[in-house]
Amino acid sequence: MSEPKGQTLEKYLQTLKSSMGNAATLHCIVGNEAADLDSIASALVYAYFRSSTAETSGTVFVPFIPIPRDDFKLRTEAVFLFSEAGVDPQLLIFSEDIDLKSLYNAGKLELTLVDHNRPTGLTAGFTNAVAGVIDHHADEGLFENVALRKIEPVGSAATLVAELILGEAEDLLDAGVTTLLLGTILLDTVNLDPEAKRVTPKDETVAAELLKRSGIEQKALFNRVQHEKFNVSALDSDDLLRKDYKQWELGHHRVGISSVLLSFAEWLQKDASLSQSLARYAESRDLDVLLAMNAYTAPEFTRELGVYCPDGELRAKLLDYLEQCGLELTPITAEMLDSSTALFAQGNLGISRKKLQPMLAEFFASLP
Ligand SMILES: [Mn+2]
Repeated sequence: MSEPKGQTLEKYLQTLKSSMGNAATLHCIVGNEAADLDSIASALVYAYFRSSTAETSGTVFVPFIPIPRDDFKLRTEAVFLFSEAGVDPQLLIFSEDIDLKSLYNAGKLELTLVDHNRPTGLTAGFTNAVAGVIDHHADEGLFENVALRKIEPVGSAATLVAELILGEAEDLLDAGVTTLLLGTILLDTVNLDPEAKRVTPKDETVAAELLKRSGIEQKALFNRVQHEKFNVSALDSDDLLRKDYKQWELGHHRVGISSVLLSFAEWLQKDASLSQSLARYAESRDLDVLLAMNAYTAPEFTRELGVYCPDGELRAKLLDYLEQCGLELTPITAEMLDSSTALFAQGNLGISRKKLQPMLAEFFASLP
């Protein structure tokens, strides 16, 4: 039998770094590469649960977030929900805090995959260390023999973590832990709305149990988390550009596209030197072209397109080409911009980054 540890999530996190130093084995609970709220919250709560119920000493359970610490602030809904749950983000463990490779080489690494079931990114090389899987994505059939393998097509990985805790360690469900789980389940299932086609009977049952225990007001919590997901007011231009960013080598050029969650009018209010901010971002990544695809709801869904390209000749060709792509572009004039930057309202709301990227690929392939 395990001794009751009288642990709280806060105490667990406060002593985590020092216990990591003395561990014979580090058992990292890791979410998927995107490090969305479901991945981060599920990994944290499951690590806390394992730590609180562990029967073996020597193994330290660590919620490992596979992104740099500085990127956490880009997950605005996670920043909000963790603060609401009383979790100090300073105590969380990020990619720079653990050297997975040397732990693995020393035979001291174990992994539980949460919110994915095939190791990717930072953990891709460590399949032999996988000791457990908790996920709600399509089952890729790996790790059939691990001790815990829980893969079910529910709306949120947090539902599966909550189910385990409800069954085995109910007393861990204090206000903070319940807030983390419930806020995540509600966000992932669009407030348990059947019309959104994300929620399953298990999400409903688990959420009902959490609601009953906590007295949390469902609609209010959902509305706050949903609002904070799109609330980028705390982010500067560099943050806005890297929050949802992809880049490609197209022909002889390097092109980046940021999806941005606010209007150029608001952005220019935050940052009157937007051209210079785009230039800095593009230079730091050695880009020939940087596009910002702004999409926001205020109250109607709206798209805008920003094109940064310091090479005048290339810019003229690209703008000509974009005119022919059916984007329905109308220039937005802003005095503070220099000629490297062109901004447009995008009348065709159907053209997302996924659709624009192949059109750009065709354009750049045609250049000498
Ligand atoms: Mn998920």
